[in-house]
Amino acid sequence: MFKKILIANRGEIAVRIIRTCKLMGIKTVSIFSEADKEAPHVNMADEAYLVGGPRVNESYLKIDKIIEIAKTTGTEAIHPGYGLLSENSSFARECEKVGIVFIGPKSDVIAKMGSKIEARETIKKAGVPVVPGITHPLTDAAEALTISNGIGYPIMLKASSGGGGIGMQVVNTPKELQHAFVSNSKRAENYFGDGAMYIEKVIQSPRHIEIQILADQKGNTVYLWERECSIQRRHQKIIEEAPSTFLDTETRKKMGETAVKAAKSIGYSNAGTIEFLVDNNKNFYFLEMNTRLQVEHPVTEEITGFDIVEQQIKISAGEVLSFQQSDVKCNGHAIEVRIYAEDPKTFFPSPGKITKFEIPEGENVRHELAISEHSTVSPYYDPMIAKLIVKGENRAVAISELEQALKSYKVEGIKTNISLLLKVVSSQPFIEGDTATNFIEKHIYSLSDTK
Ligand code: MV4
Repeated sequence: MFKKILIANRGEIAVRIIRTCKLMGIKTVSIFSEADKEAPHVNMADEAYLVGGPRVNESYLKIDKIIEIAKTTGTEAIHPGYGLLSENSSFARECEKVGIVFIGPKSDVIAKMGSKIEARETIKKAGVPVVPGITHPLTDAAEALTISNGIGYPIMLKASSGGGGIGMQVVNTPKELQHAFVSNSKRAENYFGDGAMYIEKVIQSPRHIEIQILADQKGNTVYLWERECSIQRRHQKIIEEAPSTFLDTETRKKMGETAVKAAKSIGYSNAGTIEFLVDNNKNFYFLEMNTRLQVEHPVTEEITGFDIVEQQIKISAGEVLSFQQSDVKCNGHAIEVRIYAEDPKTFFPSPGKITKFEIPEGENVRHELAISEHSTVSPYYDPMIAKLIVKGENRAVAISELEQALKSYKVEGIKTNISLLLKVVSSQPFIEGDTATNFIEKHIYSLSDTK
């Protein structure tokens, strides 16, 4: 086992990873920016090093400096967390080159899944259903027009390097296509340096259901059930739960086995997530693969009892999985909500100093955070300040626990989305499990007095 791991991240996820390292008796090295000198991930680690300025490209994205710190501290492995460098294949490749273990899959697998078009093509070849559409990059609007006529409108235009809904648009008529193609391609070029586009059929009011997998370096691969993340706002997930209310035993098994097949076909190792869109008839289609630990991993940990970070570290150290598919059981129901420092009326980020912070304690309540009373939420980073995870013996119990917890969650000094979350979780459609993906647009604006 590794003696020392560097965590190339910040905030709640860095704290989360350090916690598991401590449990495993592994020494930790943190890195930080000038804005994070007082941050919990800095205080908690055995060693911590300043990388640079507050902006991520001056600090948390500085590949050379991070590798330099890893080398001089005698670090054996780097955990990238999520976001930042976690799906950067060049970073993983640099680690491989200098003999530091990147805790994740191999760099070529990251690169392959990072291109949405290549991922679709590869996964389709493995016999996994993908959303109907094309599997080659489009570079001009004329070709897009011909293809869309073949698929039939409405079509979904997406950027190959896209994420977070950037470069993605529903197009209803051929007349709109030219403009939509050019503007989204340009946008993707600006954001990702890659304007390649592809086209899919539109799946109407789909569910977003993702399968967590774990694969060791020998190819033993299991799925840890699913998470349903259908409640999103502007492609930002806000509520995730496990298991899904929508799947029956048979569909769940089919999706899990399909995810394992997809992972094996690309030589995947470590923790990963296969995202599917699921339509009303329970047909499921591969959407994309996330080659990292995900924000919402705690709900899976709560229902299965596995520590996913511990599993990642063991896999990276070359251990084989110590359990099989039949050992993976689901217990109860877990729900996670993401608490954002944002104005509930305008949805703009609301950085600043926290003057009061009181959080509900309880046996079935878990917090993932890196803030406290008197800490400051920096404008330089993601405005997600905390995750609240509750567990219950069933969904109804979990919802009631969540309502109680949200009602007694006190944050002052900054604005948060807690009121919006409370509205969602106490709404009739949510309680009934009617969480198809247009949820926020369909239900919340009508429920909201903060429109
Ligand atoms: C789609 C879709 C319908 N049809 N693709 C992909 C990224 C995610 N943030 C939104 N995505 C969607 N892709 C096709 N072909 C609908 C969505 C979508 C969505 C999907 C899952 C959960 C919530 C969603 C909210 C808006 C749009």
